[in-house]
Amino acid sequence: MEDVISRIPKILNSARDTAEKIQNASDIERFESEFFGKKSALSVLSKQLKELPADQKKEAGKAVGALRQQLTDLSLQKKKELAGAMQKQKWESEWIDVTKPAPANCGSLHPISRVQERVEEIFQSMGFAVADGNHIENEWYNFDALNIPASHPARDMQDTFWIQRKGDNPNKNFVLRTQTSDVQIHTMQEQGAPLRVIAPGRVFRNEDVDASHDAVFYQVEGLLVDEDISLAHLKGTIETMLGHLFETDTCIRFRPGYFPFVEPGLEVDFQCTLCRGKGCKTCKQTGWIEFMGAGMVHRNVLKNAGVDPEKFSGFAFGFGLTRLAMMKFGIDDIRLLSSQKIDFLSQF
Ligand code: FA5
Repeated sequence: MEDVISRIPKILNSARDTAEKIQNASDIERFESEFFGKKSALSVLSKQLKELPADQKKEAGKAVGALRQQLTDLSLQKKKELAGAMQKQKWESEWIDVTKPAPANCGSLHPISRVQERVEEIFQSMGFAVADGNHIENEWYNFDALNIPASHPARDMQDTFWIQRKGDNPNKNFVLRTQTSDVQIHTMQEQGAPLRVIAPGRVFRNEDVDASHDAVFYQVEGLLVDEDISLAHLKGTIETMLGHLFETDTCIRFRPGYFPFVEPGLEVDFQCTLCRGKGCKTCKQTGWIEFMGAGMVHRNVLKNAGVDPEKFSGFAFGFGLTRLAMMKFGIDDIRLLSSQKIDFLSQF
């Protein structure tokens, strides 16, 4: 019996040392086979118990039973610790901070806004102020004051969205402005002459939409009124602006054009910046890009806005900002600009 009982502390110490080193499930398996397996010290002790005389069996059996229990407890304790550690590791690896803002793609400026900002900077450096306008406009500002009375055939040049509000005087119609030229009248009325202003903004035309025409697009109006102003000033101003925008020398040409609010009226083209006038797909092999309408402000317009045409003259122009953005960034379909497609927009 002494032989059996005296070996118990050594077995227990060895089990405790081994248990200390347990790190994972296979260590547990090894522990169990070492201390509970067929060849384990416990198994040997159990066999020896059977051979003891009956009067010693009880005491020795109790000691071996206690050893079995302690080894079982050790094993259970280690399993529990291991399960806890694994659970903790799982929680830590799967932990998410629900208060953290979702990862988002950084936005960027719309290509029209980018060109608009640059155009504004360039004109501001030449002393022009930047004015805003109304999207819903009184018929008088959009047409009459610009020398386009109701009976004038030029009213049909721009397909118009008319607005008639309930209870409005039927003789006073409103429109979604068809051009930014309405700002010419507002600024001259408000500020008088001399004056230098540009007015970028959205305009609306009841037109069929295709790759180069939209029903809602952006224009930039320009107006300079002072003493002794001529078309030479217009030419210099526009060439300077385009040169800065395209970062290369740019030349323009005038062709006769008709707009009731300017006299003489002009169509202005600039030499294609891609082929330098040789002819390419972008300029349809002509070497020139149609850019804008312009001219010397009609004396009737100056009078309508309260400016003395005997003392002051001025030039005005209006170009398509949307088409300029297309040209600058090589965009071949105007509809992409209002498509809100992330794939398209994230290129800018
Ligand atoms: C005008 O709107 C005149 N107000 C311009 C002007 C101002 C002339 C001051 C004289 C003095 P026009 O209709 O041509 O003109 O339009 C000017 C520019 O707007 C065009 O050159 C073109 O670039 C752009 N544009 C016209 N229609 C569309 C459209 N449907 N979609 C996109 N851009 C257009």
